[in-house]
Amino acid sequence: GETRRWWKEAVVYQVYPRSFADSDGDGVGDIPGIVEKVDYLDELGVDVVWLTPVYESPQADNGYDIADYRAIDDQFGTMADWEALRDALHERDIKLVMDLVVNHTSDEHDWFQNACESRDTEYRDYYVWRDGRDAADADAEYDVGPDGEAPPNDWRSFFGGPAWAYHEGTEQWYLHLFDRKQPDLNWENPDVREDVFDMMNWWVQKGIDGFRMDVINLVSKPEGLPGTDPDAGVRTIDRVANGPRVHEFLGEMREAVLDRALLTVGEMVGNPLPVDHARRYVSDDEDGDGLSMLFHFEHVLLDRGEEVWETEDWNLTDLKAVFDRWQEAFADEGWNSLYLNNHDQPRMVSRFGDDGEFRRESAKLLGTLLHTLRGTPYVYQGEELGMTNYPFESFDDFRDVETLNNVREAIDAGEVDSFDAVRDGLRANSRDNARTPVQWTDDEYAGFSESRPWIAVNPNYPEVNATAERDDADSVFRYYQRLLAFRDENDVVVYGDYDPFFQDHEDVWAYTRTLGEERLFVVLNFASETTTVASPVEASGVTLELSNYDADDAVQELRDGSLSLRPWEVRVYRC
Ligand code: ISL
Repeated sequence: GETRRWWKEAVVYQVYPRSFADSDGDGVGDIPGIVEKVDYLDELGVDVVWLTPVYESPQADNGYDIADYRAIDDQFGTMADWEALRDALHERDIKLVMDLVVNHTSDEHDWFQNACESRDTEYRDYYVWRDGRDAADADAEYDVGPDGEAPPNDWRSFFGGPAWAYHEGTEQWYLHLFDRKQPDLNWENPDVREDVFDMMNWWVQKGIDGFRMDVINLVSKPEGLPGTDPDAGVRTIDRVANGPRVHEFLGEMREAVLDRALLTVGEMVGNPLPVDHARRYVSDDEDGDGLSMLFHFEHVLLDRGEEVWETEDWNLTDLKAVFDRWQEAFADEGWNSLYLNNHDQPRMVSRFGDDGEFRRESAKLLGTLLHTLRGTPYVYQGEELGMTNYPFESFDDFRDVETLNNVREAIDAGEVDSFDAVRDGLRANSRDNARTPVQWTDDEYAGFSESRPWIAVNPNYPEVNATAERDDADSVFRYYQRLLAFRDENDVVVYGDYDPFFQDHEDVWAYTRTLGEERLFVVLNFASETTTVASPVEASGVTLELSNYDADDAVQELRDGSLSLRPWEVRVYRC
């Protein structure tokens, strides 16, 4: 039978501290601000908080560039503040998961500072250094070094431009898959791995309950660092994701640090994520990596082009197909994580729902989906309020290094004429959509801070805010409370089998969850019109457990075998 684990039964709430709550009025969220909101999280009913990076950092990538893994950044508070947060959560039976960012450090980390001193210092080999190539061997496009020297290979940074930066002092190039202030660690060096595992154990000793592992499937680079192969469609990400030694490295980590009492979730970039790798990441077998679960990107790349401002249309059948495939992949072994947005993604209600007329209905529908599929749901801050994308007007509105670097790079290279040409795409895609301050009240700055926040507040805060949501029995917040409680009370939601219907239907998603004698039937209308479908399930004893509409006729409709679903209506039946 199914192995029971606390983290399968849990709901995780992601806090992005910079944008959550500002206690000291400097416009940037902080740890004491989170402590003030712990009762709010408890009221919502969450089981786990995943805290994105609060470590000492120059904040080139909002903390994903760590200068000291064992210290808290002044902007966010002190280690004592962090300990107070840990205790406040634990007192309410809420667990704490920390972000583990070990594909790279900040260039201001002591290791990198030492590595830059000369080619043979103690920590030189903690990073990936190479000589440049002759300009003649490289595309003109990459010809950016001194004396026309080209970078070691043609890899591109996720944030635009080459993935290599030239270091004048030692006349070599270092690898940075992200910003040039985020040099990649050299995991081939066993000392790097030992130091990372020691650091992880240090945090486990401090009483944390798990790790969210940033781009963990990038740590093993391919031997010889081969360039891309555009003719064969091999991009940088295809070269560097799920590298040759990744399972060996994670196996060592499992041995040195991990056990099944921790919630571990690996962020696995690249698309598609091969299922054989996925299974191995979460497998309990001897050669498995023993992670609890992973984040893949297949559903959040459906509507994305190659560049950060490029969009594609998505449709429900493709979205369902992705989820169906992953429900199936982990049906017997392994476990899914369930998310529709996070700090790197636009707001789910703007993207997969309708953030206009049916904002509330569609926010509730999407929430129901996340909380009734098989896996562990991740709620991103503000999702429970139905927060939406931000109406970006000018380039100055953006703060995100991914957005800024990629666009500047493309404009410099002449690939894009001006900001205007990419504005609509950035509005849809930019990570900053998720990073505007949480809207607590209808006061100035949405009650997030006493002073102007580091990034603008969404202008819809007078209407969309936590105070209004808590005062309204029909709100997204109140509905999320019911969803979380429903999951707590019903094992079938956690452990039941998933069986989909209508896989080709363009507007309706429907499935059952079955555990022994218990069965739930979930049906969701992804359309702003009424959609009628014949019921795919036989039902006599029926109750309606959850819905985002007053659904007096719902039970009779299921008995009669014909369902008339209003715009963005969702129903969860027990039958
Ligand atoms: O997928 C993305 C959204 O467009 C990428 O921007 C994102 O950089 C990638 O998914 C990796 O994300 C993680 O590592 C980055 C950091 O900037 C992200 O915030 C983090 O979640 C580098 O540490």
